[in-house]
Amino acid sequence: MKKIFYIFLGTFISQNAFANQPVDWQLGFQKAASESMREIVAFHDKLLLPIIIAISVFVLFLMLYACVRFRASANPNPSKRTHNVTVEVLWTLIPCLILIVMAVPSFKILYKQDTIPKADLTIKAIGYQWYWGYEYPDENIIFDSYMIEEKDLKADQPRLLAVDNEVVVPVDKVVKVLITANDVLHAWALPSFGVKRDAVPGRINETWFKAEKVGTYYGQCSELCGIKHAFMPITVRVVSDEEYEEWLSEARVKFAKEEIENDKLKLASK
Ligand SMILES: [Cu+2]
Repeated sequence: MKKIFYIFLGTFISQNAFANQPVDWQLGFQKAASESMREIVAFHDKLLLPIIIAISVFVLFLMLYACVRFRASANPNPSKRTHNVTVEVLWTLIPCLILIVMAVPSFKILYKQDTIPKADLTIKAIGYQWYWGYEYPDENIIFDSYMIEEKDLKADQPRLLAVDNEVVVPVDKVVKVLITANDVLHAWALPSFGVKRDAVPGRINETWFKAEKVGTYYGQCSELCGIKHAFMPITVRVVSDEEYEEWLSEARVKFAKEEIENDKLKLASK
């Protein structure tokens, strides 16, 4: 009972307090931070949920009605009827109509996500067993992003979600994400942005997001990829334009692609 109470409590708290990461006893989605996710949440809350509740209540009512109305003591001679054309037509047509009502807005959202607007910047996410590597192809930046072990966490860093090198992107800009993998299937997923794409070795998938609020957003690999699947989180820090420029100038030095590759070559030749 106590557990159920916490689940309900968690639902309400999660709506207000933490925007960007899962919370204890959370039910439902994380708070949306992009238009795409807002549409997904609205689709779920305003259309799917009412339909689910209506169907559940209707079926429950039918079951209770049948139990009471047709119980053996009240109905000693059961009906021998095997067909009823009207009922059969209705229970085929009504679910079809419900599916069409759901499909139209669902496809609209899906196709909107699929069309990538003109991108302000491109990042590439590469899944490895078991961490994410990132590239900013236009900036010559390349780095790896590992989960921070529990013992090394700082006070504001969430367990199993914080990483050493975060992806940094500017707020209100279209970010195109190229997603691939180096070994097995992974999936790059960020709930608050409504983004989830498989990372497939030898193939590049694309998606995009436009973060509307400054903040740190957490996601996880969402394709079972092996023993440490649970330990390759995704952290995206959304910052103002100025902060992004600042980060870029530091990152160009810290994560310079040629230098890293030269170092690797030197190591290999030794
Ligand atoms: Cu993975």
